[in-house]
Amino acid sequence: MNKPQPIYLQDYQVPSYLIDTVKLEFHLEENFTTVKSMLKLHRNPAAVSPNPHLELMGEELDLQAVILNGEPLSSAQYAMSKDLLTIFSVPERLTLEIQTRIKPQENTSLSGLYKSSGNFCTQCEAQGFRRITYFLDRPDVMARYTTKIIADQKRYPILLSNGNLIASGQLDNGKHWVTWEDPFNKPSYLFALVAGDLDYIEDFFITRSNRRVTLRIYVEKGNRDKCAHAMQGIKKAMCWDEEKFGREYDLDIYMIVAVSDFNMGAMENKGLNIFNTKYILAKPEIATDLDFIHVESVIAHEYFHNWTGNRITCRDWFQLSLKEGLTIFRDQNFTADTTSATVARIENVNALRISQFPEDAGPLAHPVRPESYIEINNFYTATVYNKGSEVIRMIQTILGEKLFRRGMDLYFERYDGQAVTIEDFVKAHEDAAGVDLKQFRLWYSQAGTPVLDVHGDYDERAKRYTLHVKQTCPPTPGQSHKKPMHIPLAIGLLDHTGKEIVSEILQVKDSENQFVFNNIASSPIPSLLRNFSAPVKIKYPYSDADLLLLFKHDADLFNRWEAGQKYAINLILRLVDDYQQQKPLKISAEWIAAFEHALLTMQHDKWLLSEMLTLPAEKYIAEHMTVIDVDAIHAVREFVLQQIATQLKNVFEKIYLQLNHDKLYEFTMEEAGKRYLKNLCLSYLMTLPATEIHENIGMQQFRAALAFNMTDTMAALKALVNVECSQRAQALSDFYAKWCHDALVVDKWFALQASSKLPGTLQHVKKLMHHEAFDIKNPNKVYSLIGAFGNNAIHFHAKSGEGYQFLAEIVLQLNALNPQIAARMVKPLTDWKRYDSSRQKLMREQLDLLSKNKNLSPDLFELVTKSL
Ligand code: B3K
Ligand code: ZN
Repeated sequence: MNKPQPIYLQDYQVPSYLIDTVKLEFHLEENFTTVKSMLKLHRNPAAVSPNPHLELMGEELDLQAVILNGEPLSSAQYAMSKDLLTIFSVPERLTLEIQTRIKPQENTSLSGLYKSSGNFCTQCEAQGFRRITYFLDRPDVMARYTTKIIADQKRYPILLSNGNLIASGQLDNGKHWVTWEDPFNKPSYLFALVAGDLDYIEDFFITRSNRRVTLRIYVEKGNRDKCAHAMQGIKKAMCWDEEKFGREYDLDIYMIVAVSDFNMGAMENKGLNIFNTKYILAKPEIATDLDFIHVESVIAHEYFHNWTGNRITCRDWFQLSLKEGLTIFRDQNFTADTTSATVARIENVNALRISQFPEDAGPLAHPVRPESYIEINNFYTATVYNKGSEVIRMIQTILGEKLFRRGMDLYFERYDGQAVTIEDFVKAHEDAAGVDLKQFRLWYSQAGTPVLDVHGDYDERAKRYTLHVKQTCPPTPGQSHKKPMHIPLAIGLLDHTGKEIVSEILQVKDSENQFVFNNIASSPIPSLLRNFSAPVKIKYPYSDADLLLLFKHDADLFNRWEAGQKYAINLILRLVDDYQQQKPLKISAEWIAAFEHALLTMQHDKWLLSEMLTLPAEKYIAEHMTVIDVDAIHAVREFVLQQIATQLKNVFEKIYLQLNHDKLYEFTMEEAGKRYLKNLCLSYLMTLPATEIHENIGMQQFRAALAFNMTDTMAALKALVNVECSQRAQALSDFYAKWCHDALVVDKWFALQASSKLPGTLQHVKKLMHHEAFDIKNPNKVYSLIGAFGNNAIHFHAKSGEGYQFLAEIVLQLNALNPQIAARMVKPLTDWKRYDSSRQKLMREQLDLLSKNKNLSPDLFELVTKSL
């Protein structure tokens, strides 16, 4: 095998040819599909190379004909390699007709055209279009598409593509045809086609300029009653984008199709989004409160792409964050505006800390704008998405909301219809606000999470307080030295009663910085990085008392939560030391008192209260250890949970009973907040050792909710699954019996079992691989069972190495079926350097084994070799 080669940003060249129009014709058959494509091309006047050859990308295509300006090409006029079709000496302007044959039925990689539950659908981002026909499959080639689809009318009554339906008709052989025309220029990655026997629901939206847009959601038969929430979500998102960013929808119809086999969450194809069913189907019986929220935010995300991604797209894939970071930023703001701003922010930060911080600290660290890649699909990462969003949030913080909006307006105005760069985006903000963001740009090119070392000193006589802020950034692969960055640091100063005396945004730009505050009556307590104003780590020598004061009084609600998290981390790390030295474990009474105080005083915001009473995840605790000790972290965290439960048992029981009523499920923030808090109380109570009462309460809740309230069902089942009790097996089998017909609910059932803390989990997961409902070709099933197991630290990192071996075996199976999913699943092995030497050795052995496989996909090749 030839080693896959990296592609570099610095080698970017404009395309030598451009495409004006694309006419596609799909003949969908049962054994194969014929694709006829007619391209009108012209030489790019800006082309740098004088090369008169036209190079088209193609993968796994059976080429049947090439016709140039009406003349079939002789074999001397073109050459073919594994993934390139080169046509020699082409004229300045040309019409090219290409016919290919493909096999969607056999496409298990779910990239290009494939079949899911008997329906045809496509996924072309990033490079799937070249698996349909030979093409200039790069985002800076934007063209107008017309698509004709011909298929059997009975099997495929619904035929969809981008844009507007302009013609349709019947053929006499039982087939029918339709033609769709997309009036907007687009890159090939936004092309979509769907054909199948689908149901749909329809609604409409009137835009603020009074245009009527038809809204349709297509689903597999039998799922129509699960689409109402998604439909409301579309309208909410459309409204929000008009209000917040002045962006209106631009076609007469907006369609979403939900399919059950999909590699990611969803895809923003122009006018025809394709979604994983997971982010469309929702009703109280089958979806939890969080599912309801996620459906809305993914719908918003894909909808927002219409402007940030589709109308203005990326020049090349190194600019991926131009659309993804920005669109995440937009959907995060949407969620903040439509749910709870503080809780939404907490969720953003948790996601960043759990997935992006480890990425930034590991062998796969890369800047928000990477400089090279082997397989672009490996770069749809938390760094490009979530850190990318944080970087835009910092621009907003630095400029202020008004100037930021002006910059966004200029960006839309200046680049509409173009394929542009991150540099263009930053420039629009500089020009609109009249500022210089030169230093700020380092956020796009430097990888690694910066650390701010902060300490304060108070001059009693001068009544002056000085904050000293030192910034550093650890080395990352290929970047040993970092320059200081521009970091907006939002802070407050609190006096000893908890009253706020200062609130400001400091601009940290140097390695060492000092900020002086005058007229400070007594030594204050700083509230740092309010609302998480930058994606950095903060080090400040807080005492426990400082943190409790902030936990109770900080005017910045986010930082109240943060103070509790910091307290918990400090405590857990101290206990981990004790645990390792086999000392007795103990937690302080003040902390429990602070929890109780929160429980008694914050009932008006049950969402936030629940977040404040939730301990940091094991994965985030692990981030704070040089050598991660998964067993100690788990044991200590469980100990702390139990201690809190023991000491606050009465309060938890009281609140649980107050909030546990059998009212019908209603999805409102208010009701969801009650359920969140109630289920948090239940989860604490169920950590108590051998208290049958609580297991019975859990079982009762499970039984009462099973048929109509998935939030309460899952909360109870999750608690039961982690307790060795008689009800456990019963609940699991009742759940399956009730919901075995619903694939998404069965996914939850797999995931819960794969996340169980109880012994024997790996054996159980292995057994579930043979369960009638498991299908390794379905990404949702793989995420639920294998993905969840890979995140189940105590079992995945079992000392025997069995967890590693199991994962590697599955990864190899997936490598042959679906390289993108294989690459996602291998991730937990790549962090091997963070563990003790014997685990390191066992993890590396598996990576070594993988690396020796002769048929490794470029996806796995890149991750495995970079991490070894
Ligand atoms: N743009 C798609 C992701 C495509 C991933 C290709 N491997 C979904 C999204 O971010 O909206
Ligand atoms: Zn996106």
